[in-house]
Amino acid sequence: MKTSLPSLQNWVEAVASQTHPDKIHWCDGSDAENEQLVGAMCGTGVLSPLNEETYPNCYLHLSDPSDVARVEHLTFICTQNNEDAGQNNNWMDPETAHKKIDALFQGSMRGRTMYIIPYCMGPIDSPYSRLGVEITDSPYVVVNMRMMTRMGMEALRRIETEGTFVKGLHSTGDLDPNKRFIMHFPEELTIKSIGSGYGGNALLGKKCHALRIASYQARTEGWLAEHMLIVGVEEPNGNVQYLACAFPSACGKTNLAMLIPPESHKGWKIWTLGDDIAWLHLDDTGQLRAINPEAGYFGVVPGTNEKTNKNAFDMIQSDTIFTNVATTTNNDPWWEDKNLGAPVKDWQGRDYDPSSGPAAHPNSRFTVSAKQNKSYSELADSADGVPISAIVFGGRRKELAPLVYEAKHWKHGVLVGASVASETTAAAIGDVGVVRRDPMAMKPFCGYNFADYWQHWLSFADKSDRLPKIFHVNWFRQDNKGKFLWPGFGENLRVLRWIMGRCNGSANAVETPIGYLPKKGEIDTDGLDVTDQTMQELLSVNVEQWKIEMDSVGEYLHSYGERLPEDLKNEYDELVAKLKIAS
Ligand code: TSX
Ligand code: MN
Repeated sequence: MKTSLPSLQNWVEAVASQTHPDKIHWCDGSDAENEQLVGAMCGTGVLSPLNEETYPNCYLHLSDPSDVARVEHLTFICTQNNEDAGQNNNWMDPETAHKKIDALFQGSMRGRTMYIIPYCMGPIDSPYSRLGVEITDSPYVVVNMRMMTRMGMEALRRIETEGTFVKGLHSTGDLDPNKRFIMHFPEELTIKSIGSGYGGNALLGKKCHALRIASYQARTEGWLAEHMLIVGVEEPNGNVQYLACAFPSACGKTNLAMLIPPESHKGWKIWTLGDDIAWLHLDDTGQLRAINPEAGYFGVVPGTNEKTNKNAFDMIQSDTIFTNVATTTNNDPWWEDKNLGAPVKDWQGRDYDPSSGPAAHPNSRFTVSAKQNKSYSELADSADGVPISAIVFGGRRKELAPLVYEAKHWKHGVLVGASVASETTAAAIGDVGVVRRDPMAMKPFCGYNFADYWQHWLSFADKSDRLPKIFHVNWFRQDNKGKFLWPGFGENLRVLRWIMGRCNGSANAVETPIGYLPKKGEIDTDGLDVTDQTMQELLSVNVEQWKIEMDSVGEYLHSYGERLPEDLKNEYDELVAKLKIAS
């Protein structure tokens, strides 16, 4: 008996009799336990130590080459009613799903140790936090979950007090892609994942719990679980405003979360609260507050260098697990655009051969504790979270979307979020440069019907009269030669400044059919190599292009049929009418 909570004890016993592990280990989250697991994995080759002088306490994990990313086509939302999952999800009826996946779990842990991982998503003492227990046969999952969540004894104590927790069952299985499933049962607060050892499929606290299950829970409880970074921006006078920003993949969320102010902005400071997930609650004054349910970063490695993200680059110099990167002769980790050293072994452990593709897998990852980030905000551990001034949506669009604009009001902002789209990059498999709809950057992560999700977002308009303002940004506009018009990276602070100015009433805007844009000269370009003409291009609305965009948005929204909220249709119709008048 390792817990006083019968529902947990019974579940553990039921899983053990199903999966037949050799041993059962209850994780306490201690340093000693971690060292023991890391040592054992180094013995079996699951981890290899990297150079102890240059990368102290860093390890390399190479996954199965067929198991390097999330698998959306094998990810299911299993609700009683098909419609509740929506066309944005794959659906299977719960009974069929349990039967199918339970058959795969039968005896799946034979010869292995079953680990029980109690974890807390969010600060251990926060009323906004939620509990979970992951059962897994992967020690790699245990050591990753230890960095990504508050894992161990303290979490178990709170689970025993509250009695409610998300059940996550994971087994690596035999990695056969035909026997791989990631199944969510939001009505049962249950996740079952088999056949993959990869992060998003196996670290169940992250996408499975903190987004898919939590978004479903949040709807019934009146809050929001979102795919957002949380960042504090401090002015030289010490005032800090907090922003929550949702971008599709390959837009540089982690880079924005850890932005370093440029030389021109002495006295400004960026505080990182989170780089991937935000849980947003209204407090009893109507202020929206955010916590980051995670405690670490599971970030894309390639492209990380001293120019793109110096904080991340420095952060992963020690106490980091690298998954699917290359290595140098020196046994340092290596990746594309590291701008240091050269690869000798690729991400599959083969001698590096440029003709067989990139040395590091494009989706290779670092796992690291958030506390190693130099811009880490102590408020990431605050039970009350931080007050959010602005919600910022974004996308990668070479044309159309201006550098920044502000929604006219909350419900218009929901339309802006629902219309988010981004161009695909070479970082993911499939076509490159194609515009994909990714509402609120939640396409792969919303645990229920998007139409109901938009209704839930809209409902906040009636719950508070001091909601954050909503914005949209685009760092990726190009000229007709393919040159980026905006320098991006640290210089994005200039755009954040305008957003903050709008929130405190000090910045000016002009009204356009799509929303408020910065008035000429309102974005400080001092010392930037950006001409007035370029700024004008970045901050203009091409009505004809927007009409075509809105046709596509309309087609997309209406594909949700009957459940599409009336208020969203009204916002859409109003915007289309404004574009018509403007042309
Ligand atoms: O992360 C990015 N951000 C946000 C930074 C806080 N990236 C990288 C995207 C891949 C994950 C960007 N790339 C950004 C950006 O703002 N902007 C661009 C496009 C760009 C690339 C290079 C330059 C300018 C813009 N300039 C030179 O190479 C000199
Ligand atoms: Mn993400």
